[in-house]
Parts: sequence; structure tokens; C-alpha cells
Amino acid sequence: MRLSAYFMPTLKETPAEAQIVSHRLMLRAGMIRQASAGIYSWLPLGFRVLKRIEQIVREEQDRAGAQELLMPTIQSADLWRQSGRYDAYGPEMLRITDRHEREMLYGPTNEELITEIFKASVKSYRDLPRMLYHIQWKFRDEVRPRFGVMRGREFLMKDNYSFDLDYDGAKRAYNKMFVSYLRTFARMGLKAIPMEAETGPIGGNLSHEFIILADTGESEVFCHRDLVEFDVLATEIDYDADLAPLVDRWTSLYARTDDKHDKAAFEREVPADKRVHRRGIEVGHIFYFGTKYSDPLGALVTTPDGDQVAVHMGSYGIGVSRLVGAVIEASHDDNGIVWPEPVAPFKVGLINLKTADGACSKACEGAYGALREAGAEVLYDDRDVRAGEKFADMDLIGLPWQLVIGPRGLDKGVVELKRRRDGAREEISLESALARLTG
Ligand code: 5CA
Repeated sequence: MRLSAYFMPTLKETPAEAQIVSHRLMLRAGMIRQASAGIYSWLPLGFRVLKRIEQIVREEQDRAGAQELLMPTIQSADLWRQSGRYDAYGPEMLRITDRHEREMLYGPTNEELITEIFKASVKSYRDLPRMLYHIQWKFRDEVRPRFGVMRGREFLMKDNYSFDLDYDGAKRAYNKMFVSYLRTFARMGLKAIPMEAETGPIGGNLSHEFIILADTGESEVFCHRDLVEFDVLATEIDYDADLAPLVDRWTSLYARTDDKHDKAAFEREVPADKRVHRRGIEVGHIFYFGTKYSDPLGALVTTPDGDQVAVHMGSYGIGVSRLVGAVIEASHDDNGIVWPEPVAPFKVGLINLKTADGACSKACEGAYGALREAGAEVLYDDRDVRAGEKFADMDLIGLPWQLVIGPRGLDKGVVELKRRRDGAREEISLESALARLTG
């Protein structure tokens, strides 16, 4: 992509309305634009990151054996009346009436609808277990939408729903999601710690929130320091194997959100030098709630003995759009965003220091073509603006690599390769730089 033709409306000034760094940087980098309170348009740069994150979430759901489908954003109120949540959900739910005076709503979550879909076709234990998920926009009329995409009213969520014959089966599904969440967040360069949590309006009695430690997080959390050190991606996961030992390893150490915190237990179980008391961002939340929805909605299956039982369910959410902000909270510096490579909107920022110089532009065009040919995503700053502005914009948008080509370097046969993460610069030949970026 050529920056001269790219729609990336960066801002020089820090927007006054943004209270936290991720919101400020997303606005300044031209990633999002507010449409109304808590509702955002995703501009090309932000949209690329959103899609990257969504794809990692999808791959890890699929790997764990879940199947993707797509449910609508608008749902019928009747279904929610059957579960009893139409009234219980309160003012957070956006209620809509169609032209026939039928009551509808913009889904804040999908337990009822998926249960209804499941029940229409599954009647026997032979069709279990199943895990079905979608990645779809949700609406919650939050009292205080804030921090940009971190607490929006409209936001993108991955929600997965598991169906099993009994508690043991449901716990196996829960463990699969538990482990797949660890992998999902680690692949984005994030350290997310599972913590015992309250279940709120989703319900049930077993629940973990996945929390990223960050001072700007909305949750107050308490955990054992060793959890922060666990290496997640080091082991390959076999989702057909018994995952309980792995889940036990994570859940044996103290980790709780504020609502579940027990000061005495924390001090008893965790040595003083291992106590972590910080703030965190909830990027995922998993629930086991048994027959809370299958009972009232009549989602029954026959057991091997011929009995009819309500199916055991769990639901598993990931805040896909919130993650864009969360990654920035976890990875930035004074100059801007520092994208971890797996979620970066482009891998390389190519800077042409002198567009008026024929030899320089020729070298840049060659590099641009070679990178694209090799499948490396590149944003080429071919604009006719000062070098300082190019450097500042490139640091702001945080691409992992900057390839800087100028006439003076070319005379010496070198270009500059800068790694955004630590600012490390190297002067090397263009060929070596290209080999490095495409290798
Ligand atoms: N049905 C369940 C799980 S599928 C559910 O809705 N869980 S939830 O309420 O915990 O939401 C799942 C995830 O969505 C949260 O962990 C959080 O990362 C994200 N989320 C929730 N509310 C918002 C919001 N207002 N803005 C952005 N992300 C949100």
C-alpha cells in the first residue's frame, strides 16, 4: 500500500476526550473514528488490526474443535422472555420495535438464540458434544461507555457455546476453551491470566476471566506472581487428550478478580513477595452454567438409557474489538504504538527519504515490489513530506520494521533497517535488508 493513496487520517494533536493511551493512539493513528458515544467506525488501518485479531481467535477456536456459524445481530424478544432474561437484562439491552409492532432487540449475547438453533435439530446424546461459535457485533447500552473501543456500546465479540450430556462433558469443553484462550492471547503477544470471576447476567457457578495486567484496566485483580511467568506456547496442545492437569496447574495458584477476592485466603496462600495486586483488562470470559438456558427453552436430548435430560452448556466470550485497545495498552512507548508482529497492520514501513531523487525512488520502488512479491505486507511512505514527519508517523503507527532508504545511504551502498520494538538500527545492503524481512 502506498501511503500517498492510503486513507490514514493521523492527528498531530492529542485528542482531549481520550483518557487512556490506547484510545489516544488509536485516534492519533487514524485507526478509528467515533460515530456516537461508544460506537466507532473502523478506518482502514484499524480494520486491518481488527481482522488480524479476529483471525487468530478463529484459528484457535477451530483448532480446539469449535465450528463457526453466524447468527444475526437482531433477535426476537419472545426468545428472551422464555429464558426470563428479557426483563432481567434491564436498560443495557437495546430494544427495538419493527413496523408490525413486534418487539426485537440488538443482541448483547446469544445464549437463547444458539440454544434455540441447537434444540431444533439435536435430539440424541449421539450428536454430542458440540461447540458452536460466531464472531459478531453486540450492543450493550453501557452506562458509561469509555476508553474508546475498550468499553464500547457496540463491540465485536467471539462467543462460543458448548453442548454436552452431563457435567463431566461440559467440564471437558470448558477445559478446551480455557487452554485455547491461553494460546489465543499468547499468539497476540499478550500475557492473559485466568482468574476466578463472578458470572453476572450470564449466570452459572464456574467462571474465569482472562485478564491482561495494565494500570489502565477497569478490574482490580489479585494473583500469584508465578502465573505471570508461565510459558504458554512452549507446549503443543492435543485437544483430545485430558486437559485437566494443565488447567489444574493454572487454577491451583491464587488468581481472583475483585468480586471474588478473599484477603485472608490471598495472604494465607501466597507468600508476601509473590503477591500481585494490580489492575487488569478483561479480554475473555468463560462460563459453565449447566441447564440454565436448556431447561426453560426445552433443549432436551435422550441419554443412552432412553431418558430425556436438559443439555449442559457453557459459553465462552472474547472481546475482539477490545483486544485492539488492550494490545496497545500492553505495547507502546512515548512515540506511539509498538505492534507485536502477529497483529500488526503491515509488517514493514518503507520510508523514501527523498522522493524527488530519481535513484532513491527507483530503489524504493524496487524494494516495494520485492517485498510484496515475497508476501511481506508493506506500507510505502512515498509522500512528498519532510523526513521528520515520515519518521514520526511511522513510529506512531508502530509497524514492526522500518526500512529507510535515502540518497546518502545509497551512495555508500546501504539502507537502514530499524526494529520498532527496541529502536535497534542497522546499516546494511538493500539485499540483506530484503532477505531479513522476507526470510
Ligand atoms: N455470553 C458470554 C460469553 S460468550 C458473554 O457475553 N460474556 S461477557 O459478557 O463476559 O463478554 C465477553 C467479552 O466481551 C468480555 O470478556 C470482554 O472482553 C468483551 N466485552 C464485554 N463488554 C464489552 C464492551 N462494552 N466493550 C468491549 N468489549 C466488551
